Amino acid sequence: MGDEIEYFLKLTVVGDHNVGKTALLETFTNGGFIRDELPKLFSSNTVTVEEFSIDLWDTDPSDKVQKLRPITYTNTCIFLICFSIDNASSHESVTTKWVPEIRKFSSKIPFMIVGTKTDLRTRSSIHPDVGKELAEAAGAVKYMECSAIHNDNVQEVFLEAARLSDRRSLQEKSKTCVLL
Ligand SMILES: Nc1nc2c(ncn2[C@@H]2O[C@H](COP(=O)(O)OP(=O)(O)O)[C@@H](O)[C@H]2O)c(=O)[nH]1
Ligand SMILES: [Mg+2]
Repeated sequence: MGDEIEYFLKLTVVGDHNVGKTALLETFTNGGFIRDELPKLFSSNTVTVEEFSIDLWDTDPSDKVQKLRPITYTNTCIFLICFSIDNASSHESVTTKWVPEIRKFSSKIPFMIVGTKTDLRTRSSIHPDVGKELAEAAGAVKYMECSAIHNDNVQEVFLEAARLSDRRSLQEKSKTCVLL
């Protein structure tokens, strides 16, 4: 609170349907989410936290928008690739779909892998070590876990993402504005 904005960044969240992307963004933005009444299309919002002003971009994972989706990736400074720790297929999609899609868009933009819905953890869930191994193998800058429903580790995920992003300083931002 009361911190001056020093950096600007666009953060884009991808991952399969129902992994909790919208809930994660809503919880970070508003402190909670309305269950099952969440927007399903692309949407964006700006949140200030510590020295960062973060443009948050939600995405639609549907195959029908596969060709259009990368348009919304423009100017992304970091991606969050989400999977739900109780859903093995969403975990598999990280390597089969999401890493290839964002790497096709850009070979340089950093991405973090986020295991969601930790409140649903049982013995058969994806173990944190498996998430970490996946992140290392895929070239992610970090693996983190959170629960949107319990607002557990949500703020931490976004702060860490902001720190690890290719953020722009105030000076760079005003330069861009002059050029535009
Ligand atoms: N138990 C639990 N359920 C969650 C959590 N986050 C989201 N959900 C539920 O998972 C479903 C999909 O969430 P949503 O945010 O719409 O997923 P999206 O399709 O990835 O945007 C909804 O029924 C949410 O209520 C969480 O942290 N824990
Ligand atoms: Mg959604």
